[in-house]
Amino acid sequence: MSQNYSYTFKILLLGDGAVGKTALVQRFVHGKFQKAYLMTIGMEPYSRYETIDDTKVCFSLWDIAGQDRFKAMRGMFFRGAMGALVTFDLTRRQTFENVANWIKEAKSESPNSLFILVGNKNDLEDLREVSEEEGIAKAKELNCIDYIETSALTGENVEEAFYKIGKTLLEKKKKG
Ligand code: G3D
Ligand code: MG
Repeated sequence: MSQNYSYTFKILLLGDGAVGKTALVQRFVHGKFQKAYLMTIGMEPYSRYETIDDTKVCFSLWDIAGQDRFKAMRGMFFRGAMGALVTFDLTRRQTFENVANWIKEAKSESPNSLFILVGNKNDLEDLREVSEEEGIAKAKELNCIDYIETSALTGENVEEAFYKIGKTLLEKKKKG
């Protein structure tokens, strides 16, 4: 079953510490995740197999961890990436200001990569420091395919965020 997929999409989780990258991946793979040896060098790859528009695809999700201690490994993390969820925390403005840096770094290693801008923790409405309008504008400015607000806690829009990037990558593949 899971072996019969047509495409593997390497997708990165990018963003500052504690924005919710690991929580989003955990939510998306809900238990079907595979922990692998790369964990020991500061990143954790997970897989989820899905059917999008009648095509079976493998989401290969790369969640960076402890990036400061593992800087030398970053090239390997970024290399071959096709897309990234560039995540910030809606309750911490500084994490929003940093998204451009994450995109810049990823682009230097994988120039054709697609990016979706993700504002996470939208369940914490009272603590919000970044508006939806600002998120939309930033996504446009940075040429992201979309802007989406998620909550790894409630699960809101988590599937949608991963599917959006999967669907866009699939369309790109099919166009050749
Ligand atoms: P990171 O992988 O980007 O570093 P984590 O971030 O996934 O480890 O999440 C950092 C903290 O934010 C965790 O809290 C986690 O539970 C919390 N978090 C992640 N996503 C959400 C969300 O959507 N809503 C809320 N309210 N919290 C979230 P702790 O306390 O365990 O450090
Ligand atoms: Mg993490």
